[in-house]
Amino acid sequence: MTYRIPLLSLLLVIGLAGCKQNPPTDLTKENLIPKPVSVTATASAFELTKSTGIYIEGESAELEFIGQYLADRLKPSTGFDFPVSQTKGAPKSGNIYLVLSGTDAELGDEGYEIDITEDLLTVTANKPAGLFWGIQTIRQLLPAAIEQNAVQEGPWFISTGTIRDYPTYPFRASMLDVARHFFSVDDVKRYIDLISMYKMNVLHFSLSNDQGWRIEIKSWPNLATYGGSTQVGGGKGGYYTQEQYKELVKYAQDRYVTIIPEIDMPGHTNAALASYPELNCNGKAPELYTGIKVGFSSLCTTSEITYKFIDDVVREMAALTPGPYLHIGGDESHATKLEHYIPFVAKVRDIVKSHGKQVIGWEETAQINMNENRPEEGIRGDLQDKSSAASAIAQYWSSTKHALEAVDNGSKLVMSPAKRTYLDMQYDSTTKLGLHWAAYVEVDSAYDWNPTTLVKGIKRENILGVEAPLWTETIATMDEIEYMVFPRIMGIAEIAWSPEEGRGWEEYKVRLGNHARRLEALKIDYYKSKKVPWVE
Ligand code: TNX
Repeated sequence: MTYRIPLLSLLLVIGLAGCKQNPPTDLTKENLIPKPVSVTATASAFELTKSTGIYIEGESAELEFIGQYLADRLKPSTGFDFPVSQTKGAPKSGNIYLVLSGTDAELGDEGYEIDITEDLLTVTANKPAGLFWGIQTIRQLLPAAIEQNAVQEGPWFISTGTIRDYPTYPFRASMLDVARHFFSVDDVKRYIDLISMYKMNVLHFSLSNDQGWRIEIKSWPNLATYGGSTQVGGGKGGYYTQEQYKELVKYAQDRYVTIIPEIDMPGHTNAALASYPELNCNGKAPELYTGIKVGFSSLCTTSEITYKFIDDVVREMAALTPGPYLHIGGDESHATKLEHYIPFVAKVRDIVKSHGKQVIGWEETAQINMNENRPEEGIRGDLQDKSSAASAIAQYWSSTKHALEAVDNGSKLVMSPAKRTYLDMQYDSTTKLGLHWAAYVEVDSAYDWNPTTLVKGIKRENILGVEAPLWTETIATMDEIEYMVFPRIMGIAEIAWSPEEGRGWEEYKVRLGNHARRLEALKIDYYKSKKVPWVE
């Protein structure tokens, strides 16, 4: 009897004799996070070689930048050059081809299709963002060693087939608190790199709090120079100059990440109150604060100067912000009476709108029923009018009541339930960093929930997206950030991006476990949960 061996298999066997790895040939077996909408396999492989180039269709500085971004990701570990060039029509065999097509409605603004044959790796999208997210997928289709910073042996195969993918939610965020502890420009850039790897497109940047004011405001300079001069536990704190901030905005934009600055008010304002006595109702500036209590500070909501201050800060922040949103905080304002809080929030919304930005506030800002009408004190009981609140986005973190008020107002919600998405919550009782007031949040708990079923009365159409906040009262270094954020953020990124149907912890944990070597190659100091079957 004679056996006929298909030519390709024969060539692969001969070609690979002596190599450590066989080429993968089943695209459906790849452990992608977030999981794509659809994957079909065609049982062969494409190889990156020293002669692979990156071709962009047509003339576009933006596509060239994306091509170069991909080249920069692939160069250090492969040692290949990956020259980026323009083309008209598909390039010759062995290359990568990035194309904007604009005709595939299902893919929307952020979706992409990757077609891999033995000859060509093509990424198609309607918009540049789609190509960028497609590139994040390509990184994960290559061996983990692709993420190393020094030349590795290879070979660099990718299984053939087609991936079609697009996000469930348009808002996929993480929050970084740089107020409780200050983090350098380079740390924030790394944070942006890490979240964008999992197709998150929003960095909610918490820039002010009781312990520190972290952004230069030219019209109120003491905010940064004095209000930014310490942090939790003491120490020197810090702040970003407007030039540094612009650099971060640009860095994020280049990765299709929108920065949403948060200036928290009327509470969480001790650093501002300490910097300017006139912001206090009693005209006296408190000391700077380096503890971790919340709910004790408030701007003076009944004085004119407070609104002048807010108008100046919002004007400067709006000018620094190309994105559509400004976050006004509004959480835990326990030192502000509700009848002052509600009109304050309405006024601040108007200020933000007057500077051309859309308002986001924590869930408390959805309250409109203050049941008070004391015109002699300037308090109007007619603020039950929903129109001011309706256009604002509310960020759910713990109160079903406030979340339902937001829905009733007609607001959209960002879902960041503390029990599931707070990255400062300890994994379990042995975790050294973090807090546990909401819950211990193990890796399975952060993954195993659905935004659409979490709170009765909040439906898919009410939800703009999902956010994982990292508060930093107990977190002082980039290593500590990474330990708390990874791997939980990967699961939350998947919840925000991937279809709800077919998601499940048992299947996800296997995919996650297969990311161990990739995380190590990226030098991410992650928490090795025992619940995950890590493959090292
Ligand atoms: C609650 S949740 C806060 C923050 C704290 C955090 C600590 C919310 C909107 N505010 O001020 O840092 O808990 O987990």
